[in-house]
Amino acid sequence: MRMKRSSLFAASALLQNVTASVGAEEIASLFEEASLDRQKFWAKQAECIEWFHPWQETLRWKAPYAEWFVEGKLNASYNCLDRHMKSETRYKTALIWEGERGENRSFTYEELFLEVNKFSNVLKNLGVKKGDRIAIYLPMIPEAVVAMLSSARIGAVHTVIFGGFSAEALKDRIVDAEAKILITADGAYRKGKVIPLKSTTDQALLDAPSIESVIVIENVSNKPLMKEGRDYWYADLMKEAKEYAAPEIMDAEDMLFILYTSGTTGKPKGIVHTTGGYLVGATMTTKLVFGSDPKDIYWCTADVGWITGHSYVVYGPLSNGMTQLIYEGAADFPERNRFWKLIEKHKVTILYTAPTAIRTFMKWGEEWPSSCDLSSLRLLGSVGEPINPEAWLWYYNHIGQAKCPIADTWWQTETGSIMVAPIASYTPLKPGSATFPLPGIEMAIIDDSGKEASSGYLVIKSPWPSMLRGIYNDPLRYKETYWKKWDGEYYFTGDGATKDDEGYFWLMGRVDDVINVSGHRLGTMEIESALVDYPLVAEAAVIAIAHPIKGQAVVAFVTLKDKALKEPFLEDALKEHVVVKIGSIARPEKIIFTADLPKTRSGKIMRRLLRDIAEGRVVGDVTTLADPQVMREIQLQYKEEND
Ligand code: 7RM
Repeated sequence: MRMKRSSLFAASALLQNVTASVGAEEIASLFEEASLDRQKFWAKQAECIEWFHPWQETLRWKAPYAEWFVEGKLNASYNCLDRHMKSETRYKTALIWEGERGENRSFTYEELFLEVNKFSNVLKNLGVKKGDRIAIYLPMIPEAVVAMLSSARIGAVHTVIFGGFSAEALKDRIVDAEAKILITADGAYRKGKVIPLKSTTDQALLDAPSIESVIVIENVSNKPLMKEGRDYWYADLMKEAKEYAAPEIMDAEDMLFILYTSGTTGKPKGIVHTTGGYLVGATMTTKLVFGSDPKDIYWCTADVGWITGHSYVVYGPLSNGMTQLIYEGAADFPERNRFWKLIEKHKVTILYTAPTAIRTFMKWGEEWPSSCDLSSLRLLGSVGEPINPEAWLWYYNHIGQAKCPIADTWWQTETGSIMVAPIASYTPLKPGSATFPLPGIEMAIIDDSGKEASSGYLVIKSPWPSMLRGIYNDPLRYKETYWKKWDGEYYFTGDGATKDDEGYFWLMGRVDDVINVSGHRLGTMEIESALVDYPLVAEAAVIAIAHPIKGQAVVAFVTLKDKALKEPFLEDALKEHVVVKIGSIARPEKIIFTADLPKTRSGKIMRRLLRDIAEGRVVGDVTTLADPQVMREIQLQYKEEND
């Protein structure tokens, strides 16, 4: 997407006003301290949370494994709750929840503290011990936050599975994590309809023997089946629970959670985060990027099923004692102005959302936000994908009313917290650039040989506190995915980037075979496995094409088994099959049936060539193909399907 130069200039000029230096000296000295002595800098930053016992060593680095704040003791739930009981924050609103039908519930920090303590006792009564894994499969309701904090409180390890995932995806994650308890709800509301989460859960559990008990939150009252001796209602268990559960004393390096994310093979990776470094990263960056006005009403629209929901709905904001809105429901229910109505009603001051949402709002038209009072907003955030300059400017003008800076934040499930982002009122902005790495974060753009370049692979040069500690049960894959390319010297993000002559970073998205649909990462292999699982399918190759709303959309090239006929129902049946196996975000936009796929002699499918066809480019080098002839056939087929 391209834009006129003049409008870029106009916006930059405007931004000089909003970025006038507030606390500029303080921020400049942070960058200064970090560049002089990175470890000393992080040691000082670690004071943003409370420790039961101080750590002995800031960093112990044995590439590619880091230990941060060695031997420090703490508890994440204590930092999000108990420590606020000692100040006025106790009486402040922590969560304002709004349901899709307009219902509201809110919790002060004290009320949330009480709920988490009771639920911690519920978990303990069910036999959960330190280190046990707890699966959480919930809609965006306050109990999702309660469940995560309770798990952290008793030293268990949570693995949150996005409520939109299918039974099969849920099962795979439970099995990999060997979770003992599953916390779910009877259902969720979405566009006025009820999604029966509990029945999906029952299906998943047919094949997930590690689960001993299921705790069900009544959210939609659809009276699901409850299995005697396995399933319990949340409300019943809470009635009997004691009011206080002492927070478990956790080591800085004890596991806090596992979060599954797509990789380049079919199997999702269980990204492991530990307690101390992660909490320092989430707490410090929330404060730095979003500021700390005690009167803020903060709203991050991410689901807790994604890392953004972990770091910037649960741990970062609550550890900082912020007031936040959470919303369970769709952006167009009952009308396309629901987000703007929410901002008006709750006087939201900070909105943190994704480019895919912004592009959808652009498509719906500016009349929806312009009919609402958005004057409470002071800061906007963006995360999940590159934000194109058009979307950036639309967000800036129509949502921020040309007075709110936009923090375009680049980071990953693996990084745990924001790595590249502007600091509001300090960093001069450029529409479409996430600007610079935060203090304490050393990043570079390098070429294949590892030399710094202005365009190439985005890498992180030195360990940071909230970095992943590995892939659950798969150390080899951890090394190969992130560290092998440059022999353990750099962490490889998997993204490409360029740097302009003022040193601004421009993030380009994935260079590997991961697709980013509406800010959700999907592995091409994951979708291909789902397609091949269908009885008539022989082989499948999945690529992404640019999509005006979702960022990227899935296109599948499929070959059928010898005797299978290409029946007219097949395209829909395959799309549906992918939805059942993975979830609706993975539904292919198009399926192209071809006689063969382009493969190298070693049998590697060359997706790059398929991308060339789909994007209408001249097909690249085909010399490594086993049979270069197949390209012509696929090209003809593609044309036919698209005419
Ligand atoms: C937070 C999150 C990570 C991938 C990452 C990038 C892409 C995220 C931005 C971005 C350009 C951004 N975690 N990405 N933020 N690309 N600008 N501001 O999304 O693990 O789910 O995805 O998302 O490709 O590697 S994630």
